[in-house]
Amino acid sequence: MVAFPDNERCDIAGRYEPEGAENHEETEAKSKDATKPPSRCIVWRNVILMFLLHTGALYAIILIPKAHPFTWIWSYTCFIVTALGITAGAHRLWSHRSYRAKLPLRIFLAVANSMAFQNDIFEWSRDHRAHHKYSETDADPHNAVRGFFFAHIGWLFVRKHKDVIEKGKRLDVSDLLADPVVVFQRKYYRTSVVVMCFLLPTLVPWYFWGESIWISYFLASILRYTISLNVTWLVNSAAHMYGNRPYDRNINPRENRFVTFGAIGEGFHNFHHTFPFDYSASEFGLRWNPTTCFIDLMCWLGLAGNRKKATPEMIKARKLRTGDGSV
Ligand code: ST9
Ligand code: ZN
Ligand code: ZN
Repeated sequence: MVAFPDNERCDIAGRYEPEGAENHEETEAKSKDATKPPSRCIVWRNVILMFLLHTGALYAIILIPKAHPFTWIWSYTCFIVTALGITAGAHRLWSHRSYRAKLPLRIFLAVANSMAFQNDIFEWSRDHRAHHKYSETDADPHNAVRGFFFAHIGWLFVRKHKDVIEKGKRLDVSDLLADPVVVFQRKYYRTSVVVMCFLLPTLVPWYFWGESIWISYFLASILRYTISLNVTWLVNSAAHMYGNRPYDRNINPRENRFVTFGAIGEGFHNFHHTFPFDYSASEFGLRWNPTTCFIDLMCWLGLAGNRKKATPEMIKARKLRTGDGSV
């Protein structure tokens, strides 16, 4: 459990302001001896926004029976596009470079990523590289050692631990900055989120089949967004705690079928932390892995290539050496 200190010197954005500190360096210096380091300040702005979002999502459930069936299909389609923007985009392409994508596919994935509204591709990938390199230490942004709640959502409610920032700066992110699609998406991130995460999902049902704006906003935007966030966060929380470890019993990430199902193929997390370069993020190729199906389809269409894969020999040897004996 994270012990939150009292927040009398933290502002709504979680900035810690010790008395007499004029700038960032002085704040850091003074906070070294303080009982309230900046990384423990609660970011009330995020707490309030997430509370409102989740309340809106609960309300949206009541609206489901009142919606046009096309609105259900549309909301689910938006969920899949959202998910691909994370799994095939920010995760397997930009964080891990597990395959190559041509410009049209990178543009599609960046647009889909803005629909996901999970921080821009650069920030997501930088944090995710830190998560792999410094897994389950203070330099891991959603360090699961700090408990289920912190790994799931709590990490967005406090300032980052100083190790995340200090050690994160040692990571090589030059490839991300060299990709004009990543740079463009970061530059216009706010606008792209307003359009892709909120306006487009809401306006399509209203314009094309006369759905009420209210219903389409709550279903295709709020509910779809909230579910996609929680499914993604389950990879950080549940898949770091529950499941078996056939590839490496010495690390916490686990194979979690429930997460795999929701996260369109991203729950083989023991495999993924053992072989992070594998484009399928799983030993089993297409099985339970819509993201792998999508990448394979893109390769077939000539829009992607250079898929990296752990060989069966490599996997077998690793299972024998460090696995927990399960399949
Ligand atoms: C969200 C992201 O939900 C979810 C990511 C989940 C990852 C899952 C991984 C699992 C893999 C598989 C995928 C499965 C997907 C399935 C999909 C199915 C649908 N290195 O951040 P700041 C520096 S987002 C190096 O402000 P604070 C940097 O210089 C939800 N440096 O830290 C930065 O400046 P700049 C929506 C780093 O002030 C400066 O520090 N978004 C690093 O402590 C300050 O950075 C939100 O709710 C690093 N790693 O604030 C927003 N990190 O800007 C949430 C930082 O120039 N975020 N630096 O880069 C925030 O409000 C804040 O970040 C904060 C921390 C309050 C959390
Ligand atoms: Zn990863
Ligand atoms: Zn992980």
